[in-house]
Amino acid sequence: SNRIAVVPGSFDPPTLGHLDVIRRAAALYDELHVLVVHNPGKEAMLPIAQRLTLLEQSIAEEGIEGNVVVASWSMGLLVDYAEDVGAGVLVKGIRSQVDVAYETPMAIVNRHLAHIETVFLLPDPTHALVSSSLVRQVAGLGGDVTPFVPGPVARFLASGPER
Ligand code: COD
Repeated sequence: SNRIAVVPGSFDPPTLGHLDVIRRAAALYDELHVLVVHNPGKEAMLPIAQRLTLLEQSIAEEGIEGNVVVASWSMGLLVDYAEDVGAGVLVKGIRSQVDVAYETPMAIVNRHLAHIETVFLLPDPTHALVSSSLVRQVAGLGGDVTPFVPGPVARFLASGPER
């Protein structure tokens, strides 16, 4: 169905850019699945379970939890998850031409694989330069990431090395 959409990502950690895309997509679809996908090409900072918790807390803080489901997926194709939950659309945020170049082949493959369309949303320019990798770098060097991440993520990252 086109009334159900999936926003996939690594969300390592979730940023204000992610939350901006999630908020816009939640307003467009009846049911939105925010899916934490294991990306084998990237070395992870946070375990998947921690990313799920931080996404749930951040989405609740936005007050948009009513039609948003948070889940994870590591068992195969993204489109298999989409088909399982009856989603006809993947939503991706586009920050720059680099994102377009990265996302275009995946969108075409996913359409061939499962007739699933990919919808690209343009972010709020305020958050367009924020990325998880930037947040990982700043946090790793002991900097303040409060301007780039939702409150629950900032509090978690500031809580120290016991994480
Ligand atoms: N503003 C707007 N959008 C943003 C911002 C921002 N500041 N930051 C990130 N985004 C968008 C990204 O463009 C992306 O759409 C999404 O948010 C998630 O970003 P990340 O960095 O958390 O996640 P990625 O880029 O590592 O994506 C991981 C995926 C697993 C989603 C991706 O690799 C994918 O779709 N894989 C497909 C797996 C598969 O089925 N392969 C076979 C067929 S292709």
